[in-house]
Amino acid sequence: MVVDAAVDHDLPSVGGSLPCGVGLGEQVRRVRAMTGLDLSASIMCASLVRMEEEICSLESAGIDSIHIDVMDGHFVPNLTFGVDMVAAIRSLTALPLHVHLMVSDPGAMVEPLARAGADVCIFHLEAERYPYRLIERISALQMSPGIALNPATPVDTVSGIVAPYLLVMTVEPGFAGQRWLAQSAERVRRAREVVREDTVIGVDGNVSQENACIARSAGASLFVCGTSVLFGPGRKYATALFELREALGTQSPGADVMVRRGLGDT
Ligand code: S6P
Ligand code: MG
Repeated sequence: MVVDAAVDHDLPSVGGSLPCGVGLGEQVRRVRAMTGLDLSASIMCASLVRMEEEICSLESAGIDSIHIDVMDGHFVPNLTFGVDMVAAIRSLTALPLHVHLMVSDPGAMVEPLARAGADVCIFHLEAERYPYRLIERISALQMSPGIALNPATPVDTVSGIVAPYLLVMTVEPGFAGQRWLAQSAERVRRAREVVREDTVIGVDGNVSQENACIARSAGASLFVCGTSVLFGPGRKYATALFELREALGTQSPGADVMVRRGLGDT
C-alpha cells in the first residue's frame, strides 16, 4: 500500500505573535535542507517549570524540531504530557512538533492532536491493530504519520508500510536516562533496507554524540536529543547542538547500508 503521506510542513516564518519568535526560521530551514539532519529536543527532559523559556532557548540555539512524549501509564509505565501540553507548546513556537504517542489507543488521540497543532504524529506499531488505516487518518488530518518500533519488535514488520517517519526505539520506551541497546545499530541498518528511501529514520533513547554517529552511518537522520546530549547541568544548548551537528557531519549518511549493498567506497 502506498499512502501519499508526506505532508510538506513548511516552517512558517517565525515571528509575529509567537513569544519565541527569534527569527531563526529561515536559517533553520537552510541548515536542514543542507544537512538533511533533524535534531529534535525531547521536551520531557527540559525544565517543566520553565517551559516557555526552554522552548525559546532551544529555538534560538537552532533546534530543528520539538519531540513531545505522550504517555498514558498503560502502554508504558509512566505518564507525561497530553494534548493540552501540545497546544500550549504550539502557542510558543512555529518549530515542527513531533508527537511520540506511547499510548494503548493512539487512534483516539489523532483528531485532538491535529487540533492542538501537531505536525508529525508517531504511533507505536505494537499498540495499533490497523496501522494502514491510522496512517491514512493521520495524513487526512494534515499531519505526517510515523511509526515507532519497540526494541523487541522485528524491523521487517514495517517493510510493507509506507509512512514518512520511522522511529526506532533504542531503549525501552517510557523513561529518559536509559542505556542504548546494543542491537540498535543493526536495527537501523535493517530499517534502512526495508523502508522507502524517502522515509526518515529516527532514533530515540540514549542518543549521545557517539550513538548518534553510529545511527547516522546506519542510516538515521532524525535524532531525539534528551539527557544524553542536550539536557543536563551546565550544558549550553547552542554548543551541544553545534558539536552534535559537527560530529554527524563527519559521518557518511547510511554508509553501512551502502557498503553492505556493495555501493560504498570500500
Ligand atoms: C522515552 C521517550 C524519549 C526520551 C528520550 C530521552 O520513552 O520516548 O523520547 O524522552 O529518549 O533521552 P535520553 O538521552 O535521556 O535517553
Ligand atoms: Mg520519545
